[in-house]
Amino acid sequence: MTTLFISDLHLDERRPQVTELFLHFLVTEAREADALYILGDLFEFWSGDDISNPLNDSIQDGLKALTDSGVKCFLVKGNRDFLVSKRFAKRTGITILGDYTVINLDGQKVLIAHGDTFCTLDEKYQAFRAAVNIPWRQKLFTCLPIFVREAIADKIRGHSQEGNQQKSMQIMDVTESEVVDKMQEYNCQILVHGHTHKPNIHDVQLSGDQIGKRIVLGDWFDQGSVLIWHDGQYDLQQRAFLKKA
Ligand code: LP5
Ligand code: MN
Repeated sequence: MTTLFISDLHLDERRPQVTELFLHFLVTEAREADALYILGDLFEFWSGDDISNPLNDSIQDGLKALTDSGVKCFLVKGNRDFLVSKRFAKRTGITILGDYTVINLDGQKVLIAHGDTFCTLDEKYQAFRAAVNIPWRQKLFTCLPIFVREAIADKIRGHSQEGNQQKSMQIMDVTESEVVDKMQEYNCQILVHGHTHKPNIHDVQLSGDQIGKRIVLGDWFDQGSVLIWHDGQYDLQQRAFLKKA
């Protein structure tokens, strides 16, 4: 059994190489896998399932072809694509998961999440997250004209980028105690998440002298990043952008 995990592609028409690599990934190694988990921030910003443009359409078509081929595909929403909803799920054949999900891989319980919920020291972000995770506000937002939605998102993205320059690395990284709490609450010794864009595999000190693993996926800004889980073994790998013909 082979399961793939990716996150933080931030697909954007201004980064065509990422889209090209992802579409290639969907028709090559993802096709050979049993399941694909996308752990959030697939898109730079998803303004609503009703928006059709070349990027959104090609990605949804690519995912649909993958699920039609029999590969199970799952999505955990990130802070950039929390507006992905039922219409997207129906069009792509993807199953949308909640903030925390436990999956069983070769007898091992693995907790998966986007990763933003572990950044508990980032109080401004957590307040922002709570404010935008209110269904009626989301509904109202998706009723706005597309250009208004995009203008609001651009404004907030700009605000976020400015703010991030002033936040310490510690604030923007996960809080270790929160990681331990969640791994223990869900009784998992392995956690896979994205969001921090700091690919790595960390030891986590759990109770009873147990050492868990926290696997952090990388972003796709300069290359692809994929975690391959195959028959109980895992490997965090990179994928180079495709060469121009
Ligand atoms: O994404 P990244 O890595 O840059 O930073 C994240 C956190 N930032 C975000 C915001 C996204 O970047 C932008 C998403 C667009 C949202 C559009 C919303 C539309 C409304 C929806 C319906 C109700 O997630 C950043 C974290 C960082 O990760 C590390 O974890 O620190 O958090 C922030 O930057 C949050 C700020 O600290 C608080 C934001 C306040 C926004 C105020 C808006 C004012 C402008 C209103 C314009 C109408
Ligand atoms: Mn994120």
